[in-house]
Amino acid sequence: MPTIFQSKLKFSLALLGLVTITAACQQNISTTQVPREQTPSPQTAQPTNSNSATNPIPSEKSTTPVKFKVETIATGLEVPWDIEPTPDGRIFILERAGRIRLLLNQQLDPTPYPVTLENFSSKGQGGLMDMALHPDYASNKLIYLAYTVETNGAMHTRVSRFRDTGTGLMIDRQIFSADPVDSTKHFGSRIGFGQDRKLYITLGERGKWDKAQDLGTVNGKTLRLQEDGTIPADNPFVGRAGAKPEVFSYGNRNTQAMAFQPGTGLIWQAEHGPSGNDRPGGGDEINIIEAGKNYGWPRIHHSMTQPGLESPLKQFTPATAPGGAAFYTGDRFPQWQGNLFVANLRGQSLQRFTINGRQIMEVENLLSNEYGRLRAVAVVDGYVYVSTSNGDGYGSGNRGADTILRLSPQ
Ligand SMILES: [Ca+2]
Repeated sequence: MPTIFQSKLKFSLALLGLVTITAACQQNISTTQVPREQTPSPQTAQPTNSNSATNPIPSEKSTTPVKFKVETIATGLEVPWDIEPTPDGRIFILERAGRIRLLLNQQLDPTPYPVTLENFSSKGQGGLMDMALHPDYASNKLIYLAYTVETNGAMHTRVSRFRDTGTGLMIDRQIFSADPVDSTKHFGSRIGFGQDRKLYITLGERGKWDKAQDLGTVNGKTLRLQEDGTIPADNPFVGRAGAKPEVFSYGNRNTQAMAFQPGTGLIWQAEHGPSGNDRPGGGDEINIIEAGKNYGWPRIHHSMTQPGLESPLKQFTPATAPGGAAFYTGDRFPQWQGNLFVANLRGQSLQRFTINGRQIMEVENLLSNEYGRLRAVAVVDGYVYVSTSNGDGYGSGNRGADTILRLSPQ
């Protein structure tokens, strides 16, 4: 495994660094959300916990920005939600409309990679969302897809397992299906295998706020499953009356970005804060997700704290709208080793976070307002791949407006 980037704290520069970071973020995010000052006061002011947004962000002296070039690798795509490399050098691109595309030697295959998604629907914010390779994909060729389906007019997330034949995906079995809800938004639907070889699934609260706090539903949660869809015996709510045993964390509004930290195995997520309709706008969060913890929604949001609830490591107001995340590993950008990248939709930027242990040290905004809305980010062979999301309902809505970009050293 790659070594994790180690930053040294320089406390004398901490305050200056914080001011610099705040100013940089505000310059590079063009939105009109409710400013931070207008967010409600915490219901209770208590000592903060380990996952707190209220600690000042220590920073080291600013390093020289890394020079890179941006190449457009593929065009004509329809809202690409995921970029997934395989060990044999292919890259799968998932289009929200329900197509899997294949990128080989930087060439996009014009013919979609065959797959059948039963009862598939891409209404509202739904569609084909995410792909995860089984940890033993190289030998068993198993691939997991998260997508939305419609049952009796109600939408829900499904995760199914497929076998990659080399010429298409063949259904193996259904792994998970959420309860249908009369809503077409907040599906979450990022999936991935943790260092513990368990499958993690993010699910939004479907716009029904209180579901996020209800352990009897899967909405507004992170779930943890065995590779075959059964429940791990050591899940935090196994055996608790009225609780769904697949729940791993709760109080998550709508998480569309998840990445597993190399080395530590920690689960980092970025989730969408309130839209302005359901609470003051902004408050997009970065959290480390751990067993049984309550990440607050809708009881707390933005920088609010309350005993027993986790406040975010960092929150962004105005909204950045995080769409995807990945940790950097590889040889092409040694300065970025171990950094966390988050692609932002509304924020129209690729954020690079330097991390020390569980702390975010520095934030740099890349690609700001150059390519529009950004959704998926992946690190492949040391390059950073990013997808745009300009053709979605919050952008132009033009089908085929989206591209895959690749950052490489200059
Ligand atoms: Ca939260």
